[in-house]
Amino acid sequence: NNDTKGQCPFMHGANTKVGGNSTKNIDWWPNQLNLKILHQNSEKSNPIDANFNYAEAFKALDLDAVKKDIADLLVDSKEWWPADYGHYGPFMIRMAWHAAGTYREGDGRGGSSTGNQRFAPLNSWPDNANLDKARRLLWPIKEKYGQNISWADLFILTGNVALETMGLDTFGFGGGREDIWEPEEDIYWGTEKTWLDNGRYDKKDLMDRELEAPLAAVQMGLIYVNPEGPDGIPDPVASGKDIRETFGRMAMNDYETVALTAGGHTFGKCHGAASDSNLEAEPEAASIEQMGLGWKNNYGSGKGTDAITSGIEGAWTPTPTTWDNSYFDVLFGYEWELTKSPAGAHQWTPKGLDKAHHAPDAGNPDKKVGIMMTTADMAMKMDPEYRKISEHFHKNPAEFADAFARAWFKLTHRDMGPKSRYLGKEVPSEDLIWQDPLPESNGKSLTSDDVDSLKHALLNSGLTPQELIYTAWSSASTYRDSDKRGGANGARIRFAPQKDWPVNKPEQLQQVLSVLNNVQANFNQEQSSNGKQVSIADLIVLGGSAAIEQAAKLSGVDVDVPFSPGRVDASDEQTDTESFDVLEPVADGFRNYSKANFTVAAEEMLLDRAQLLTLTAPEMTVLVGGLRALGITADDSNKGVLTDSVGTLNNAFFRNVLDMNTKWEPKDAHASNSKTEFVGIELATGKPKWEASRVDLVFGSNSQLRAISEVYATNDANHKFIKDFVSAWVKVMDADRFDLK
Ligand code: HEB
Repeated sequence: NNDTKGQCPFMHGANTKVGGNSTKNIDWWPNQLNLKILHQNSEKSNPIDANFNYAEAFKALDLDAVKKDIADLLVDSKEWWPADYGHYGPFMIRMAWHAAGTYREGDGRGGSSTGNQRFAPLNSWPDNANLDKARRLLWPIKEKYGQNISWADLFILTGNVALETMGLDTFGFGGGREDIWEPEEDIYWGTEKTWLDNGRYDKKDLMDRELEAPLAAVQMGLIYVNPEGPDGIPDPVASGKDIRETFGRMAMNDYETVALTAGGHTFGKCHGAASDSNLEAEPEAASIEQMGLGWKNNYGSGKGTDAITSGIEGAWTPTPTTWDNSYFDVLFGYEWELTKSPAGAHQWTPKGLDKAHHAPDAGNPDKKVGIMMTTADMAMKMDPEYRKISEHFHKNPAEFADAFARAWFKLTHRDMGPKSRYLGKEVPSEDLIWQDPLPESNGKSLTSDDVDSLKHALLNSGLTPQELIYTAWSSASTYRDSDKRGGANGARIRFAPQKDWPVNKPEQLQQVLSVLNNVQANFNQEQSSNGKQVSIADLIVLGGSAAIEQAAKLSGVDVDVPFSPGRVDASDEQTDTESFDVLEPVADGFRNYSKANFTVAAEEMLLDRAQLLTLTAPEMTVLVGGLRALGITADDSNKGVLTDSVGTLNNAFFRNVLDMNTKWEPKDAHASNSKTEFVGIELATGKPKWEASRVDLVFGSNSQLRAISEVYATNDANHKFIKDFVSAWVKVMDADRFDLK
């Protein structure tokens, strides 16, 4: 018998574990560029039919019926994970809040819109402990309604139903979150190798230190702050500082932060019946018969009043399944002293708690127990700014309810993009400034003759092709798919802060805009009889596209750059100036721009931007090569313009970056990752011929990008190059045209 006893059978030739089996490229060369972030969620990982339309499916849903089923489920306690107080509402609110609360405005990543809580690392973050049960409890709803409601929408809808059934009037609900089917590769969650490490602040001083950007949680594995206090130190004022920083990075101000925290903790309880040494592994590491659940609890019954989640124990209010003002009543009604939970966690206990202010026992309505606050809750009273707001809410319950409802709506819809993307009958009609609202278009669309005559006007306006292309790129490339903000629609490039960003060449931009204003005025006047109008937003894009057609002609190729009119111009009042600061590209490899010398390599920042623009690796490559050939650079140098025919759309960049007749030398420092500028020396003459950045040379040095560059550099490739460039260009120009999708 040649059965291999416990040995690897011969056919075991594939790398079937992410880390195990053979050594990977990532082990040998951990600093290689991760092009995988551009290849996520292909049809190969997604089981849904390619022609499936989620918006249509959602519209077919009977939302009231789903909500009724959720409401019934919330009070149908299951033996395998009993509901505290017989109501899963608070538990579900925490799940929805943690789904949305990973959002950070810095790069727009995280948030509620993908259903990523189903996957690692989020499904196994310590802060998400036991939320695996909350999601699992919802399976019957998902099973019943199938693809008509995504998990991502179901999480948030369930949060809303929970709030409504416990007495809060919510502000509304918009569907439209489409699920992903594998963990995200692109989101940077920090470098720590252990959970809840204290490594992400630059200093130890709790009141004077900087949190690493763009992270919006103070420790690995948390949604926001450590409930016991910064670094586990129970200092409410210092906790207030942490909360302000992290909620600020989620785009919440003090008013919204107090409303959210106090409102959230009006419901439910903390779980810390015993030490977390009773817990087994988190879902991603749990043994197979746990069937995807984690944190198996060996204390007592392992559930209900024996549950262990945060390690803190107790309810905040006497009425944990009712919306009321009791959070502030008890917060201000008592002096609180620092104590420890049964699990040994810091928490705060009221002195001399009145009988009426005791909470019911989570498992037995006839039994009464004390209440508690976390250190983070104490910040709502001890931080001077939070205190003012808390006192105000305490005296104005109706305002508190409205503030909470609005902040909850923002929290759970912040990363969905413009309101036009929201689905369903519960979408609130009020426009909210954080939605970056756009005016309605007047419905009179431009004909192809109009477009042709506008193209003609733009090309004969005196503006150079570079000016037109540069401005179109500046306008459209702010788009980020992470939270679907930015982009060309609205033409917010006319306003601060965009108009003043150095990367947008402010002086040139003003010149371009004033010419476009004339083109617009002429057109609108000619058309005044039939009411047709062209927006500046459309003219910006059309100018770039017309100039590209012209540049392709210089290369002997007649190409049509598809143009979809219909963009509108936002007004100043529809623009929250400050909120656009986070969209500033501090580096844009497509324009060879870097605002400063960053520790992150320029090619990594190119990749980051390409990912936010939803570009594939070939699309990113062809865009860089084409923009260089067209002479589109931020500082008007010849950096990266590896062509003798600047302004002609051809594949010269690729031919030259791969050319072995050039030798490249760094111009600056010699430590390998601080080399940022290079000279290309012509071997035959020994003379400098080209200048380039890391973003240019990476297309020759990185083996995968070189392979793609080779495709565009061959003698037979010019047509393909132009065709691919045009379609990648149009993809960026139309990235925010949700009306076309
Ligand atoms: Fe919260 C819970 C913390 C915010 C809602 N919180 C909880 C807990 C803790 C916490 C620790 C407990 C868990 C267990 O189970 O154990 N939070 C916290 C913090 C913060 C918060 C630190 C910041 C400041 N929350 C929040 C918000 C919200 C919430 C914002 C909403 C809106 N929470 C909540 C709820 C709960 C909690 C509802 C309950 C759950 C149950 O009951 O299960």
